[in-house]
Amino acid sequence: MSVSLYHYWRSSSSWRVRWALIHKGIETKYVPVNLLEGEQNASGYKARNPMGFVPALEVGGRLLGESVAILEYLEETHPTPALLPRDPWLRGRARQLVEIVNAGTQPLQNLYVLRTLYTSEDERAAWSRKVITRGLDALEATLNEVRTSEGVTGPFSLGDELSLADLFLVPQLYNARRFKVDLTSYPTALAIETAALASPSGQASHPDRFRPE
Ligand SMILES: N[C@@H](CCC(=O)N[C@@H](CS)C(=O)NCC(=O)O)C(=O)O
Repeated sequence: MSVSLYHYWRSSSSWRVRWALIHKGIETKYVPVNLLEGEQNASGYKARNPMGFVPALEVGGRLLGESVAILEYLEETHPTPALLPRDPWLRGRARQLVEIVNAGTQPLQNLYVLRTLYTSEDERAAWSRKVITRGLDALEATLNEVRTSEGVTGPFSLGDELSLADLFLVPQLYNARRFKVDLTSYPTALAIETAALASPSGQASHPDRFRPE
């Protein structure tokens, strides 16, 4: 069945899904949607994702929006390599780390919100830094808690295997750098980022690989 991903090279939500598709070895056609030119709001694209967001996944002519829904679908249809830990508690932790980014951080700093709230780039950046810092504080505390109290060891968020937690953390750190967030308080998150970015799928899905010519 043919698989296409509607995405934008620099979108953190798109990167999460590109990463999973590549990690799971799913052959995919990547279709760019230029957010800066407003292509996400054109009626043709909104028929694909009514929220006017990337990413959207097309599978055999059917369309699915929302990165978490897409990633859960990919995990169920392509269970190996797994992106959720086997242990039920750690699966819960993975979903908690995912939602800190997906519900608690990124929606507050997406283009739609920034353009609605502020007209100046400086104000947009200051707001983004505030909400990203709040999210990263929670991520760092949770990553440290699972290490100190729950026996998690290994280079990635939840152990020796890459998981959805990493696929949300690393693109959020990429956003943080775009908005010049001070990252010195997040040594655990930064060490995980280094390990995750060194993985073949981390490299192959990176925004730089999808940057338009
Ligand atoms: N909850 C959505 C968020 C998607 C989202 O915010 N996408 C951003 C790019 S990272 C977007 O398309 N923004 C366009 C806009 O705000 O106009 C998901 O996880 O798929």
